[in-house]
Amino acid sequence: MNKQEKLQFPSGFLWGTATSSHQVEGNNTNNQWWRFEQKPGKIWHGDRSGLACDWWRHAEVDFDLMQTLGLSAHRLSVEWSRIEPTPGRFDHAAIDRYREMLDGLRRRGMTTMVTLHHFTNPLWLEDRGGWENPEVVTRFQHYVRFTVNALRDLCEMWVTINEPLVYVAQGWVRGIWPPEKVSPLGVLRVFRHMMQAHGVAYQTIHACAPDAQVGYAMPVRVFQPANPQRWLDRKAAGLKRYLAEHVWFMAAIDGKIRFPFGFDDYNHPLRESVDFVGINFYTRDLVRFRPDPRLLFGEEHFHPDGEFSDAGWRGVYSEYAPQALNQIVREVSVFGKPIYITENGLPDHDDDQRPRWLLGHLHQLHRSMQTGADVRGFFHWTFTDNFEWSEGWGLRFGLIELDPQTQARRPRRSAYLYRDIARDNAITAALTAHYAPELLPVLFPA
Ligand code: IFM
Repeated sequence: MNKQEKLQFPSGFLWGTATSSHQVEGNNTNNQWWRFEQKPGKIWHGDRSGLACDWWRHAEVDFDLMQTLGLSAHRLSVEWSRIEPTPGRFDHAAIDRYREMLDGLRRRGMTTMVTLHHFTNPLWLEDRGGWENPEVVTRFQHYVRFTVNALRDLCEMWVTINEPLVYVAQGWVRGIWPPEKVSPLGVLRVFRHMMQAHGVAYQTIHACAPDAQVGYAMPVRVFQPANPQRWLDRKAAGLKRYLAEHVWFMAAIDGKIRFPFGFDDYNHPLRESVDFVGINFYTRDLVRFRPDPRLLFGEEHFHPDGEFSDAGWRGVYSEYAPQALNQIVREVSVFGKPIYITENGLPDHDDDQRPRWLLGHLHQLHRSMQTGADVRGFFHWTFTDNFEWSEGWGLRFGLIELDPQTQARRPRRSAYLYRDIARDNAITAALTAHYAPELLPVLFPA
């Protein structure tokens, strides 16, 4: 093996991390997730977001650490319930704090990406029917206009909505996140309103900031039939891919919101409404047919011989399948848009898997780029351990370990690996030998 070999990334490639407001800011008392957390039995171990990572007061502690590690970008979300705490009343103090945070990132040499909706809604919106109520589209537009006008000099890249599919699936298919419904009609309503809101937000952002780059972050899983010989498994996996990926991606390209039985809905603002595609990738799924519409006729499970992250046994996370990232990136490339990996990571409390998983995924990403995929950046989920929704503090995704009680931080070994990759803009054989020698033959075959 030639120790000089390296997997070089293009100049200007962004090496960042990603967070969301509710998961890091602390004391986000005015949204539906805070209210949900107070109900007994909803969050694993009865955890609450509480002070989270205390970013509302002290995000700069982590920004300093990012700078020390030499990261070149950060993706954060702004909290609608802080910016518009009651309908039509915008809070300038909240916007000032976001300005301070974005400015702080830029002064530390980082490119900023801002997400406008990441699962949380103001209570006033939720109590009027939230994303089921058609008025949400106009409400979202007002909030987006105010926010983008106020922050446009500090951010060029905007994600309108994070993981709309996850939001719908958890809230209206599985019914385990607020508003805890199992409602096929609700699914269709929310799907429609989220796509419309994305289209309107795209136009609004461009009207406020013509040079902005706008996209949305899609949770992409690679659904494969559990038994490829079984017709029903193949159909169930195909249906999931169609519903989970195709209808969402295509809507933002051709403006058609695809409903069952051909009841399609054309929406002009939605046409050509992405400047980049954001991919959140964590795992692949095997799909076994089940005659249960709540499961969309397919039960998802992991490969019996797969390697799993923490809590793989809970069916939550994740199977090590980095080649699926390569596959997805190549498939998404057909849309001809730049791609950002807006999230990728794993829960791994003791950090015994993360270095290898990180290298394995970046290797596959590099391979996809070698075949022509236009990938511009990678945002690791996440920087500091944070509040992981229904899993509370039980899952630790951070490069930096956090004790939520004391707010003490300790960089994990992976943080130094990521620092070295960002510094070299490359994965070297020496780095691989140091952090995950077992991957040397895979990344640098003789
Ligand atoms: O923490 C979440 C994030 O909010 C959305 N994408 C997946 C992450 C890990 O589960």
